[in-house]
Amino acid sequence: MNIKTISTQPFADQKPGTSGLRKRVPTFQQPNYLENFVQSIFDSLEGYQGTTLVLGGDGRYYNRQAIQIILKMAAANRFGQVLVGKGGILSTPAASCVIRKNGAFGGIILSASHNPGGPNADFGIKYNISNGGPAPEKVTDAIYTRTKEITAYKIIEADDINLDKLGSSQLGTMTVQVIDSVADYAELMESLFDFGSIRELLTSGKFRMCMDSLHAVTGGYAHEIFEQRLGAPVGTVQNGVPLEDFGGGHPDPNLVYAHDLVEVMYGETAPDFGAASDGDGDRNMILGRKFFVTPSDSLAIMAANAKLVPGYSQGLTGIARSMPTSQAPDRVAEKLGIECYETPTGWKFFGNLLDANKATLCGEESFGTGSNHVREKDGLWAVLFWLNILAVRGQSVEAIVKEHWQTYGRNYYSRHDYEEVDADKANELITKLRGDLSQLPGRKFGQYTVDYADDFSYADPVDGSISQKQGIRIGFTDGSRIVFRLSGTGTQGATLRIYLESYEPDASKHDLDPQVALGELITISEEIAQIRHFTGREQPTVIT
Ligand code: VG1
Ligand code: CO
Repeated sequence: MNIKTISTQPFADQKPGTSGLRKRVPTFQQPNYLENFVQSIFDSLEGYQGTTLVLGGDGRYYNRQAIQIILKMAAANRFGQVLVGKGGILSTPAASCVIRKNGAFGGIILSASHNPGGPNADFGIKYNISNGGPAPEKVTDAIYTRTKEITAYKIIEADDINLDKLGSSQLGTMTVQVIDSVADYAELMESLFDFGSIRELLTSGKFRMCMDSLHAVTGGYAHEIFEQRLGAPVGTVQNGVPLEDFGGGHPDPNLVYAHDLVEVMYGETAPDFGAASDGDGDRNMILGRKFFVTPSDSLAIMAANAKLVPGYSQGLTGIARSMPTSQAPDRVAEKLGIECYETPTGWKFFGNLLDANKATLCGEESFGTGSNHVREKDGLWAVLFWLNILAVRGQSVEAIVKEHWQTYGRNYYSRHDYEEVDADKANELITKLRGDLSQLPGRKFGQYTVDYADDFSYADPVDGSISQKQGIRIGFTDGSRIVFRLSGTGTQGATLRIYLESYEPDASKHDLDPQVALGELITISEEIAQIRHFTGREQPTVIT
């Protein structure tokens, strides 16, 4: 085997963000850029020689080239075997599933998730550990440290592997197995949900669903699961052919970017149920007929109904939600007599809780829900969970959500994003806010009085690791909150996220537009943070 050691120099900008390293494609195409990061991953691991690595991505532009490079580097670094998804495709949850099923050492997932793809759009890479989940901060910190010191990487000289043919071949002493991208994942789904009842629902003629894969990775998975295994009519899956540029769209399942689905679900002949997933298949949006379910409510409702779903019929050990996610799940946890953990943004913080069996369901306001079945959030899993609930309860999505609010009260919720703002200005805003925090408690803004104001810090209850500066929280005496944080997944400038939440116990007031219900808090957020002044923007780029 012809191993070459190539000299290189560090790049200063390879710090992983909320979910891996994300940059524009031309950045990744610079000589040695991808190679440096991959070698830095390998260099910060111990004892992987001879073991199995899982490799796949969401199919975006540059996926195939990157896979060939990583395969040759894995061989040069003496991995024993790489399991790679056919065509280089593995959704993020499927990669997690394959890592766990095969007892792999870890996995490399190529994705920039919901960010657009194409020659001038985004690419990304992240490392997952043997539990199938995103590397925790101590690992990503070690990788980053290594990227600043790296002087050489190893790669073998060999022909490209045919990624489109299932089966095994050799790269030097390493075996490459091209595996079916869908099979293991679909089998796991069948083990968790009542496919019989869901099939009955979908073939009854009385219930219609629409699944929008946004031309991203779940196309193949959704066709197989909904149309093949569950018998839904052909055409149930729309935008189901994965494209390298996602058809030019943002593969982000929200009311703004999943416009085709929104048109269908708010049309006169709308189906009963609609769903969408993101670039790499870990996010989901759930819609009823002319009805949107906020991701925070979705987590709460799944938790409240978990016993109806075979894989969760034994009940939940706990729930975990990211800090900016609404407190709707907390109310369910309280009623169930279980813990609700509050973690920083990013799925990597759920791994320990899931491994230690402290939480069964996890979720984030950013259209992410998942469970202990893998160690990533999982878009199609969430869709199946809802279908299972619908099949058992026989009610509409809207009726189920409204009944939930009647029982628990409604947590009005919205997120305002200011995208691609000047990074220095965004940091100034946060620094200024930080400085003001100590003066906020006790202050009155209209009908609201500040109860606490802090910069969220998290002590992991399993390994005791501390993560600081995870977002600024301003809590009011009635339980309402405003949270400010900067995104860790953008590739251009900074994205300021403002999360707004209020609680309404009175069922007669549950039908307001969230922007109206949260109107006063929106005004207060401007007063406290001077958003217009710092961003130079009159309004948010995206409201979800
Ligand atoms: C965003 C979301 C966060 C999510 C992360 C990765 O991060 O807010 O909840 O875990 O994306 O999701 P940030 O730092 O931009 O707010 V994905 O589907 O992009 O991997
Ligand atoms: Co994603």
